[in-house]
Amino acid sequence: MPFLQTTNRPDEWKIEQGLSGAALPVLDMTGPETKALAPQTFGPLTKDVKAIKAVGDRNTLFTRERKGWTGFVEWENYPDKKEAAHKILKSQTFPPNPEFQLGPIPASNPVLPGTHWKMWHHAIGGELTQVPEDSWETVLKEKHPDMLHLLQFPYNGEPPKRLVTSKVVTPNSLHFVRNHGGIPIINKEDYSFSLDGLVANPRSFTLDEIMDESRFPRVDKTVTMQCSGTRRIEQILSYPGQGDEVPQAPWAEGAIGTARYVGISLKKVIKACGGLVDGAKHLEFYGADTYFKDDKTMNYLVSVPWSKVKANEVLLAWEMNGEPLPRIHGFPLRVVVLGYIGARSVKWLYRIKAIMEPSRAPVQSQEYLYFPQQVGKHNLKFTDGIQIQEMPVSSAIMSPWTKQVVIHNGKIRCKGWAYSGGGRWPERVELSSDGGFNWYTVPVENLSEKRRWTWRTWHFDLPCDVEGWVEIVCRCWDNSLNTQPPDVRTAWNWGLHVTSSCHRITVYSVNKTRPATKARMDEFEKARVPFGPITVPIAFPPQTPEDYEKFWSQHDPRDAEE
Ligand SMILES: Nc1nc2c(c(=O)[nH]1)N[C@H]1C(S)=C(S)[C@@H](COP(=O)(O)O)O[C@H]1N2
Ligand SMILES: [Mo]
Repeated sequence: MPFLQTTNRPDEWKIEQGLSGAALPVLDMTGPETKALAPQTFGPLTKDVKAIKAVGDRNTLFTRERKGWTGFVEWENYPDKKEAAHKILKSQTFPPNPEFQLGPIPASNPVLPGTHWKMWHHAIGGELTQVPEDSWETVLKEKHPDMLHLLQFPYNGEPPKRLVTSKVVTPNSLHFVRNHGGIPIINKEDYSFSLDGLVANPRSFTLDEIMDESRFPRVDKTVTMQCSGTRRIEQILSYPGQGDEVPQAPWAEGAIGTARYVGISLKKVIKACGGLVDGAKHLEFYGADTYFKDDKTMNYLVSVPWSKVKANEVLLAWEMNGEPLPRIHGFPLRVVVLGYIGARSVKWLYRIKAIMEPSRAPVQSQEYLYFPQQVGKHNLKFTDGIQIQEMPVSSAIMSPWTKQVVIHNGKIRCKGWAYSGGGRWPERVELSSDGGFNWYTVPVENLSEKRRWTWRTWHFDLPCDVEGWVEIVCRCWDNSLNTQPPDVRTAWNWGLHVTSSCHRITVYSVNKTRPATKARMDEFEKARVPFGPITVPIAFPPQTPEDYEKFWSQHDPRDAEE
């Protein structure tokens, strides 16, 4: 078939309908005429080989830092190393972030490859050369084969919905993983961390010392860890925001997990160093992985206030659910901060530094910020954002799934989780099948055990009389009577953090307690035609001609008489 000459692009219709948002020109209406501004494009990759060579031998510059620590480069004590790495990264270009918010999300698993992150590691070389490949091997060794890999490297993965709440305590292989870099492989025997900065007697500790019960009493705590990016996909699907694939990984409801950790209180370790001095108010944690930002290399650094440590709410843990910490979760020692976002629970800990102000490192001061709604790419300053620490109360429905057809007898079987940060706990979970107008309380017997630092899983047969598309909504009230904002829009923010609004799913309700529905479903069964998908037209006549005529013989005609 010949085509007419057209000035439309082939994807014109998709673009006009907002289904390909990244290709949309920006409209500039500040002048008398509206101008269409072309979006940013990226040229071919470039590399100044001479400049990179001039920096020096990468194997010497970024050599193994310590015996028994594979994949670790200590950046924070070596400005010259940082400078050399910066020169190397500045002297070449790398592919931009893949678009995963304004275009279709790839159907692959891993969903996103992390191409530029792999290239950054390879570009630095030395001890980082093998890190992307080694890390993926650790994923395959330590994680459940059914994990959903959001990002291959740095590895970010969550369990599928059917497994998120299948156990109240999450098996290690199914616990979500959130990494900003590679996985350092550290020998237990060669391990130690240092505690310095504003403490009376700075020193380092081996694992044996930390585990010596005569010096440090053991703590055994069941703790829910939640990433502040949990349920981010809901914000993305309605209103995209910042789109860096690592900071803004498109998490669903599985970036939360619960485990029993064994360790000690950090407060006791600080005491063993003679306590804090000279106005120290924060503790900065150093992770042995390498993070990249703005062509710079660094270790993973964040901080928590001393008040949190003083309350014995910051642990140094070596055991997870009765096993040594898996490598992917921070072996041999990690921080576990009770009731704070996961980001503060630093894995592969190699240093703790007592400081006066919250850490100025980018993960603390430039990321994990909660911006007001009118702040974004067009105007943001880091100081506009609140540094996220305690998570607010939240919940999620793990079954059924959005767009699912549910055939039921007047009740829809639902299950999910509820959690509140800061040491608060779910007191009441409520569900609605009418978009949040009327609420049913989940009976307390249907909630898992109440604990100060953990989620509660729940299940409930939700009454639903009506048929067709219904909106099931879930919300939780915590022990301080905090509850969740009604919808995603209320709490949307540029960094796409803390999606704590009521969880809403739309399902198609088919209520078999209704006689007409029962009769139709019996017909489907008799004809051996599957009912789904609902968009496929009915394969047999829904009404006989005789029945149709009978109706009109007994009722008024379609049109009214004068
Ligand atoms: N060293 C290091 N620690 C880290 C991270 C990291 O990338 N590097 N990610 C943090 C974030 S954002 C979260 S949500 C939790 C996740 O812990 P998990 O991977 O054990 O589930 O680890 C935190 N600790
Ligand atoms: Mo996180």
